Amino acid sequence: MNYQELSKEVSYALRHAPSEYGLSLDENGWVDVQELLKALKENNKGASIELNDLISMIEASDKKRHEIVGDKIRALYGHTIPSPIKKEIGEPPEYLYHGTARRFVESIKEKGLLSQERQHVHLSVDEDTAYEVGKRRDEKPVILKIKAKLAFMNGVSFFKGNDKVWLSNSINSEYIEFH
Ligand code: HQG
Repeated sequence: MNYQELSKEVSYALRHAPSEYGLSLDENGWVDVQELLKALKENNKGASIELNDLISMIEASDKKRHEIVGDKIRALYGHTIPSPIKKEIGEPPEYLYHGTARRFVESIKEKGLLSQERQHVHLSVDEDTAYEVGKRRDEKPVILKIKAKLAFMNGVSFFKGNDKVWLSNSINSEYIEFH
């Protein structure tokens, strides 16, 4: 079993296109594991994918993208579906980081960090993680330092994604250090 391919498909189903799989997420993003397994099987010409494969997929992943609790599974971040996933508001650390491409910096200075296609802005707990995020878009990514606690105190909502990823609403450039 190629867990990386499976993880991509599960992310696609749980972040972006549940209806293509005949699934609907509840307000917190959960679906029934058995329903997901059935949908994956149908989409993979009957290939047998079991609960253990999903567990191994999560364990083998470089990032904690999904979680299984009881008989349900959900994506922890990254959603683009139109109906908002409810997340629990959390108080962020003093600073968070955002890795981005050099070509986006001027626009971020002007408009702040926007969630773009996704439901939230994605932030990293450390510079190394932010660097890897930015590397997806630029060989020399720019790391922005976000005054997260201050933004939170001033009313910006933050939500925990996993141990490395925080989510937030738009962040005005007054809370961003660009050097
Ligand atoms: C940029 C991956 C211009 C922003 C990663 C980013 C992450 C602006 C892009 C997760 C802007 C959106 C999310 C503005 C923001 N003007 N550009 N005003 N505001 N941007 O993919 O943070 O592997 O939606 O800098 O590791 O790159 O999929 O967000 O470059 O955790 O699990 O607009 O996705 O995780 O891109 O990545 P994205 P992201 P997975």
